[in-house]
Amino acid sequence: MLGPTEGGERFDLYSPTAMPNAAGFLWNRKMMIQATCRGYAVAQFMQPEPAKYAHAPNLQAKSFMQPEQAYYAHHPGRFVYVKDEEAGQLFSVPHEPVRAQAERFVFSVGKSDLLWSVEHLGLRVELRLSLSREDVAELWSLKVTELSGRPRRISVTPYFPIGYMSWMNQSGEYRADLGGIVASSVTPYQKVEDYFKNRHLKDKTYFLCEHAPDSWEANQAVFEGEGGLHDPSALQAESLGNGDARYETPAAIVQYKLALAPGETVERRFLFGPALDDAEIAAMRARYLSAEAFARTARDYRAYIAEGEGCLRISSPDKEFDNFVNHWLPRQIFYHGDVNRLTTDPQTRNYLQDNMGMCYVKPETARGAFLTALAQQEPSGAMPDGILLVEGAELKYINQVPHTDHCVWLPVALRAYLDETADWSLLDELVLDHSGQRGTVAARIGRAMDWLLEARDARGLSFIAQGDWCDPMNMVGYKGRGVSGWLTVAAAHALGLWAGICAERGDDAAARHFEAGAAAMNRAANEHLWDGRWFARGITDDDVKFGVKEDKEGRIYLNPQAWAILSGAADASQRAAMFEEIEAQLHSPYGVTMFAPPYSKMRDDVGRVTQKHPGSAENGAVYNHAAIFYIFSLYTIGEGERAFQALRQMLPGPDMADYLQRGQLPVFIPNYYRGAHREYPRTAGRSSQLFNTGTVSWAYRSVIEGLCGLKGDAKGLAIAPHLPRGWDGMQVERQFRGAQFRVSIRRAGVAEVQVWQNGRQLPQARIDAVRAGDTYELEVLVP
Ligand code: CEZ
Repeated sequence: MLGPTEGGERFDLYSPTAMPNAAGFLWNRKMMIQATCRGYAVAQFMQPEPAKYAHAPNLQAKSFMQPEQAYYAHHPGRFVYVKDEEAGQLFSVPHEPVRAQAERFVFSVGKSDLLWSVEHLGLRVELRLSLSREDVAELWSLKVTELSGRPRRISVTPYFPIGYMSWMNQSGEYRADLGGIVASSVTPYQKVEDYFKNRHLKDKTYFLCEHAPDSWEANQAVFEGEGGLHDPSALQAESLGNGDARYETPAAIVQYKLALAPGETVERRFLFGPALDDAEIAAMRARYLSAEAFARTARDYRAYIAEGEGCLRISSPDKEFDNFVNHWLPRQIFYHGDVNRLTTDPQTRNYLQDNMGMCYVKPETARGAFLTALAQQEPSGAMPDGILLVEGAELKYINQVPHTDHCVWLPVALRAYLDETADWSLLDELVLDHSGQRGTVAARIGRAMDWLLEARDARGLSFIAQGDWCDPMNMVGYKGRGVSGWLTVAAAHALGLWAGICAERGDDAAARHFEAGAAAMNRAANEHLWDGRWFARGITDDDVKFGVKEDKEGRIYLNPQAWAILSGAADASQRAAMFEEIEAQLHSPYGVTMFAPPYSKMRDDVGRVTQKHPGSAENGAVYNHAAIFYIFSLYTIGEGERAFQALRQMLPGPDMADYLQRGQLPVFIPNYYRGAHREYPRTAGRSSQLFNTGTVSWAYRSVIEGLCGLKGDAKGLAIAPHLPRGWDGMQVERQFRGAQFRVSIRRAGVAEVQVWQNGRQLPQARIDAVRAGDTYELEVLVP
């Protein structure tokens, strides 16, 4: 039904119905597209704010949407109808909209392309999507092969709905001069000043054909007719009607009549994307729409994706896990870190954590990100809610809601960067901020840590304002008094990390100051938030503790436990109690849930998190970002067995029932799997399919530093693997500071970890003074 091919370079699914939402994604710095196995697709591009060239969701449309168009608005996808003109039979590729059951179906997710191969009615249809390295355009190639061994008359009709784009103006027509369908719209607006901003927007959508079609249609309703999209009326006629759309919903539909000889293959290429004007459309055609240009573009794009290969190759008894770690995990990190989730104002915590992942993929990018972020530090020492990445960007949506955790992520990500690179010079870089103040990176992080110390109440607990890591926990502290239990221990951890870095730099006074701060916060957490068996999530504006045993919903949260482990607030006996409760209350077949039980109704002293559907997103899902904090914390205290169990649960599979329930291919980690397995077993485990998540940086770090136990420090590489119980050993190849490590890890009857090099045992389980360019072959024996 599914599995890796080409040595893990691709992952294939052989059914369009088993996991209907299974999807793959491609991106470059200006766009991304996610497409499902059945052919639904959503694309977005930057100009520089995110926009769409098909199916634009239009916020103002609520009151202005024209009903006649609304009916046709929701059908985003890329489809090809194939008709046997002699027998009159019809199917479509990938699967929608006809939904015929094909004889053979393959949805093949590659790292740099998506491919569908469908065999039906004695024909093979291969549809491939690729992107360019730097432009916004979808490159589609369509190959039709005759398989039945007799001459055939068929028609092939690509159907790319453009959908509802604007209540002001939209149209579509075939342009013989440009060689395809061009739809035009006007991004809706009402303020006169927006006219001057919007006139530079790419309001045209083109669908260009390398070969001129025999007929076309630009009007979705006309094409569909009374037959509906699974059997469009227009396909009953001899040819398409060559019609246009005049303030009607546009679609790009072109038809080729083909006479195929036995075994013959015919290929057609198309380009789909946005443009400002005709000149740009013509230029895109010239640049991309030929066999040679497609081949060159695919090569360049492959090379771009290969830049994100990461620093680790593992071979363990768990091949599915290896496949994900070696092929897909660094790719997802690279997506986050190279394009910042395609936003111009990433949330500060996301930006810093995404760049934490880049420490293992492209450390120079991470370095630059610290400087960019710190240049936007506020005079108070606080970090802003989002980091502006382009001229003219502004803080929008969630970044206009005050969250209090952003400073925490500085030392957290920095620790990973220093451990991986030993580039301590970063701390002495001077950074100029908007107010004209100059300060070194070290001084600025010190200010940020002092801000965390200040932003506390009389009990020494951290204010939450309208949210912390949990975006929708917006009403715990909106009156200015509520505190966050998670943030208190998270800040303690951040202060502790920073104190350690100060000590390593020889700044003893700062180290003592921040160490004392961390200890005070840990004490406050224990005094006010320890609930007997676990740490509470917080205390509301009205002084109500929540995330405690008396709560019927939201009784125990994972984040305060994970970070109390990291900060050291939890001692061994507290941890033992926490583990028991986490196992009893939060474990699920799909991973560790973020809290339980989910809220069933609004709690207006907690906030909109309680309004999300129970078991979805932050309301008690297996929210992978929260789960990976816990996993990482477990590795730091040697709890490798618990850690790996939960880490393994982040991937769908390997057994079929699990794949089907999650409905996702193991080519990315989603932001969550549905929780509430007791309340809603039918939907529990289902993947959100959203591949934007801070999880992946931590997952890679956990595999590298925890599972493989190959963690850098100021002097070199420390070696302390955590093999899961059932494993005898594993092989690891790791690039580190320009050197190559080939490590063979084996379980043996030893009392503690032994490292052997060239037949000799090293005095300590570490390699110091790593030399770039060298290869280190190591044998590691673990108890
Ligand atoms: O966003 C994520 C954020 O990108 O949710 C995390 C948070 O730490 C990340 O920074 C936990 O709240 O506002 C909301 O309701 C949602 O919570 C989104 O902002 C959420 C998206 O689901 C994307 O993952």
